[in-house]
Amino acid sequence: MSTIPRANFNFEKMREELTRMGAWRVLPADLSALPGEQRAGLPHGISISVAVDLSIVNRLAVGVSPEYVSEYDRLNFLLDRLANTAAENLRTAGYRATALSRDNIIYDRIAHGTLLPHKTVATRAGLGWIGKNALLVTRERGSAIRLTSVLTDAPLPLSEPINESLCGDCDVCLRNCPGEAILGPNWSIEKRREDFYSILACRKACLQRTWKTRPGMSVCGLCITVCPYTQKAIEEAGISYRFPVPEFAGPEDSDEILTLQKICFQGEADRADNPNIAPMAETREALRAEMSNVTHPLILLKLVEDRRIIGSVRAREWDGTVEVGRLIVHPEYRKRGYGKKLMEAIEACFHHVRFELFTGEHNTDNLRFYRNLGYRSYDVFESDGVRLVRLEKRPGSS
Ligand code: B12
Ligand code: SF4
Ligand code: SF4
Repeated sequence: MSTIPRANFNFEKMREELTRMGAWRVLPADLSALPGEQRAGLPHGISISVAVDLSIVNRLAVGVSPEYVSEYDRLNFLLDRLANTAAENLRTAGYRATALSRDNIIYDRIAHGTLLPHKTVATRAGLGWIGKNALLVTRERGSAIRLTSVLTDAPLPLSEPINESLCGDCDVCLRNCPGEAILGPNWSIEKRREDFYSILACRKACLQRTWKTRPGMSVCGLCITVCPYTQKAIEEAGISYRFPVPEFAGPEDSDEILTLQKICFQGEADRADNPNIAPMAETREALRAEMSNVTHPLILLKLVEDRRIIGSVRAREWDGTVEVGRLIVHPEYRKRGYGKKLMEAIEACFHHVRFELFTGEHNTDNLRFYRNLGYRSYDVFESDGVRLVRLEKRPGSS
């Protein structure tokens, strides 16, 4: 059997080729400290990552879309192509190389894992750290990347590995995970996955979140979207409709919205010295009846964060005028632009109409807020012993 003479391997040239093919980062890794059987006896690895479209990641906030599923399939094929090309290059140069493409990986269904996870190669390559969400987190894109790896004995310009989490005190993914699968502790190389993340709880939530899009597939990724590192990348990409995203509320949300409403209107009730002002006295039945009114249906939006409704607004159209009301944001979530986000969302539900709303005359913050959104006051009236200002916004004004 003839052996190919080993050429000096030009890693940079290969990196350029893989980048042209669609790789985001191609980084060499020292795997020599890992047990030999995990790395097929080869000392080095190459971590190859691809970027997931940030606008698609952004929309994971409201569920797994068919778009995400096709992006996921597209990137899996691309990753296999990249890993196979890299391995082929290395073998052509006379080195041993194994692409950890999908058909080369043995998945252990009892341990729920592979012999050498791509994330291990990625931390060895210094690409990022394992977040509380059990995913590889990078400074530049959070977890909005997918990974593959190649094993080799080629001499490579090795990178500095990352051995500790950089999540610090952040717990955004933990608070928002629909499966409560994220347990809290920070990762380090001594930690086992189950010390900080429950795979079975995550898998169940993944199955539930993908059920309507592709039954049987387990995808969720909300912990990717909400991570501040991903959010920063989404913001830098100029994507404006970001997490938390206003969604339509249904009858099943009425109790939670009414509870939030009571918290938010308590101050107004105290001021009016009347615990039964309209927002405090509204019942579930009344709210549901308004939602199901077919002649003038109520449009009710909600904002969900930390697995609970933290904001809401409603509107209804009467002959070209839309009455907007009950804009509420939980006190702990104020000063984050959520009120503006809800107002923009409710206004986007209507076209070429005049908007009308009212607020307390004493409430200078609210008045300033609505004026900044283009509303002008035109009337003052009294209700439940409180003086209120009526404001309007005409089509075309901003
Ligand atoms: C099994 C699996 C799952 C399981 C379990 C997830 C898990 N975290 O183990 C289920 C089905 C639940 C799942 C769900 C998802 N997955 Co998945 N999944 C895998 C798969 C096929 C194997 C992972 C594995 O072997 N795990 C074994 C355990 C023990 O290791 P691990 O937790 O994955 O990683 C540990 C080691 O890397 C260790 N480690 C890291 N560095 C070092 C260094 C040293 C020296 C040591 C000792 C240890 C060490 O720390 C990690 C945490 O303990 C990989 C693909 C692959 N071949 O790697 C994709 C993969 C992890 N999944 C991925 C994704 C994106 C998802 C989902 C978002 C769904 C989706 N596909 O859109 C969710 C997210 C769930 C989550 N929060 O983790 C991506 C992750 C990309 C990223 N940025 O990290 C991967 C890499 C697929 C890919 N090709 O990109 N997945
Ligand atoms: S993928 Fe979904 S269920 Fe799993 S840890 Fe992330 S947010 Fe939680
Ligand atoms: S959301 Fe926070 S805790 Fe979770 S992975 Fe991102 S940085 Fe880490």
